[in-house]
Amino acid sequence: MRLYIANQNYSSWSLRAWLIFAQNNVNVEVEKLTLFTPEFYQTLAEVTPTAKVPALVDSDITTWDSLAIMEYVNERYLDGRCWPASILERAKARAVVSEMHSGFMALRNELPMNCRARRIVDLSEAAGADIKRIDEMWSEQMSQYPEQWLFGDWSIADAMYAPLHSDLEPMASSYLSLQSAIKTKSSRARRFYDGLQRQAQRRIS
Ligand SMILES: N[C@@H](CCC(=O)N[C@@H](CS)C(=O)NCC(=O)O)C(=O)O
Repeated sequence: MRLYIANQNYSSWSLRAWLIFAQNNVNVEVEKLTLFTPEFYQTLAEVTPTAKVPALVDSDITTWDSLAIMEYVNERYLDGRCWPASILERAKARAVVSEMHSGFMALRNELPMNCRARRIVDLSEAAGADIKRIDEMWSEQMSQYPEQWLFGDWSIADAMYAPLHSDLEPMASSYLSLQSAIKTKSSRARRFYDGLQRQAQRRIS
């Protein structure tokens, strides 16, 4: 199985798809491409109709789009455990994931993924409203699952919101401080989250 991604510091969708493998110790060959180069488009032309990362090739099946990849890996290799077990919680987790996958456009435009950046950003009212909504969501989940992941056990929702950890470090501190208390089996994912915390220098003005 081969996962095509770009550098996870700059490509939030790559990061999300990669995390389900790293967090759950699912073996995959990772091919990391440099965004917007001729090689990027040449390689992807043979793999996916969208010419975007992430894309996954697993024997005769190709999947693209971060969420579709996570759904596939979760069903095929993880017995569905990356969604909550309860149907009600699963419905909520899917809603929370969909909010990120199809929304928060102002925030996404104004704070494009760059874990290595240290900068003060002037945010629009719309981006402020996005942050407020995310803070509310995280706070609600943390009051239900203190010191745990968004839905208790690690889920696709945690992958979906992972790129925001470094942007929103001053917010929703209970969820973010969780990262230092993570008991994950995957040292790769743990190193990654530790790195995100160390790099979380951006401040929202
Ligand atoms: N909705 C897609 C978004 C994929 C996407 O926009 N990927 C970006 C990198 S983060 C990309 O490949 N951009 C290359 C381009 O637009 O030419 C997903 O969830 O995977």
